[in-house]
Amino acid sequence: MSENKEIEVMQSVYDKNDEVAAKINSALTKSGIYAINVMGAPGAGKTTSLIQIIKRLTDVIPYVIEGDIEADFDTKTLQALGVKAIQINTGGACHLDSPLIGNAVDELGLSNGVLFIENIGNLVCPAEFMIGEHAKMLISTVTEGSDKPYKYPLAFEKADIIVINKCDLLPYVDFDEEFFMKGVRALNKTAPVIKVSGKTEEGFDKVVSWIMEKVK
Ligand SMILES: Nc1nc2c(ncn2[C@@H]2O[C@H](COP(=O)(O)OP(=O)(O)OP(=O)(O)O)[C@@H](O)[C@H]2O)c(=O)[nH]1
Ligand SMILES: [Mg+2]
Repeated sequence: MSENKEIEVMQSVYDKNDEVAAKINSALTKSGIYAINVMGAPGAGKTTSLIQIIKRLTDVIPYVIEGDIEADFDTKTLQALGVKAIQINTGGACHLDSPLIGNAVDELGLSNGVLFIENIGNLVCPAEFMIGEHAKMLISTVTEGSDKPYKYPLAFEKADIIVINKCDLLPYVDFDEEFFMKGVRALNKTAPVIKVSGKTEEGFDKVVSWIMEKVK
């Protein structure tokens, strides 16, 4: 009985969140904004990847909403590079939700560009909540190990593009790409999987081409 009640509450939390997310998504579309929910484990290289992507974007204005439990280092780093970025601190919550994004979108005053929303570093909860995005980008890394699609399936299943970061470290870790890809493709047949390195900057041109295709 108590188990039933818990399911009902969670369902209503998801429904309410998705309702707000749909409104944000349609308002962003009307303003000419393509929004990407950037997900990945803590330290996967979400901010590093955003910097590499943004510096390669041409003819498109980038905006960033940075989600962290505490602190604003990533926002400050992006602002110092001239990027219009604002910070959301959840104060404990392990994912961003759509009411939080609704407020940040109003504050940023967006039009015609790409909005990157860096979610809280977490390979689980962010994948469960729509936040008004048009696409989800998952940043995985060779240092996390090749079993992650098997252990954290939802993030891999929901991703529209999967970036494998830290490929400069491949000689030092036993990342089994074949096993990783087998796990990914069992969950997700279509998302492109692109190998990059935030250190050597390899691979980001392909990520940017994918984004520009979508923005068109
Ligand atoms: N060797 C190597 N280090 C990287 C690469 N990408 C990021 N790093 C390092 O990894 C650390 C974390 O990178 P961030 O970009 O801050 O990661 P994040 O996912 O934004 O982290 P949180 O926002 O804290 O979840 C930093 O010390 C980066 O310099 C890479 O491709 N290769
Ligand atoms: Mg970051």
